Amino acid sequence: MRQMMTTLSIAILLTLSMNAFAEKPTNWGKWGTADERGAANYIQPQHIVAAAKLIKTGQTFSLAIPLDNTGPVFPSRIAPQHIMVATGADYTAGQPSLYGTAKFADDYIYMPLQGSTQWDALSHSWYGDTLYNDIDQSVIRSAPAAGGATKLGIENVKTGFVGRAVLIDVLAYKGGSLPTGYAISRADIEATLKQQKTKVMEGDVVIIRTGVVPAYYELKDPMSKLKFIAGPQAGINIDVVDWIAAAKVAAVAADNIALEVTPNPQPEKTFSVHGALLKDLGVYIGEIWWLEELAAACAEDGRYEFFLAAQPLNITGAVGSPLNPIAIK
Ligand code: UVW
Repeated sequence: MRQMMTTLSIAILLTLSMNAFAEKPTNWGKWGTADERGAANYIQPQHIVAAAKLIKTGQTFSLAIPLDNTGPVFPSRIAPQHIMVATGADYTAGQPSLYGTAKFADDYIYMPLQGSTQWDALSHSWYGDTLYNDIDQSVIRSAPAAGGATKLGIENVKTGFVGRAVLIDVLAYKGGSLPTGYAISRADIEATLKQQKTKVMEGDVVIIRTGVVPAYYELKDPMSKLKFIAGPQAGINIDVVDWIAAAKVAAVAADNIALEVTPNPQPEKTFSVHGALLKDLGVYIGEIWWLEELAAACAEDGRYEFFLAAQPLNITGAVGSPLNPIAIK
């Protein structure tokens, strides 16, 4: 008995010390030391050809919220501002046309690139002094004079995120609501996939449904919206990172503000998922996506895999990009 206890104690100690020194998963160097595309490299032409076969009905779904000033934005940012500089009302008020009978309306948009449905580039968030693939943080400079992210900008993936995607409807799996600030665990992800009978494959874009963005739109008065955005929100916990690394996916997106749970149940880990995905793994993060109609269609036909076209804008040196992802069933 005594010997058994000693063996057990040694085994426990060994496990604890192995965990303490466990290597964090990393993709640095996997696609070369000069690589700036990270896990987007997982998507190869054969994956896209195979994904095209997932198109069965031609039903299309926009996974973007309306790009206007009514959507959810992280409290440190402003909402997109749409500015009209030439309108029909101008002509009605007597503005002459500069081009004979031809008339024009013109508009501008001023917005944080993280202020609507978006991708985070690999240059968007990190810890320490280096970014993905050991690239020094000083490569990100003030734009436009010095070019923004002179490495790891979003333009590196201007053809990216076209291919197979999978919806992981954690919200439905949990019965249609998640507790405020719920930390979605690896076990939740795996159990949801099992219930959906869905497999995740190398090069996929994984999309996780939390219900946070629709809950924001349910609120009517501006103060409740502000409180909601500044408050705790459901998102993935740090233990999902190992699963993401093992699954070899290109990107992970969600219908919440920061993909990860905020604040983290362990305060020192707040925004640690950003560093682990963008810096360690080169996995892109999608936020503020809209999944309601797609989720309903997936529940109806039982197919949670589909073709996705979710390329960012080709913005030179940007650390993120708004987009209008299209899912096709
Ligand atoms: C947050 O909302 C902080 O996430 P991101 O900066 O990636 O938009």
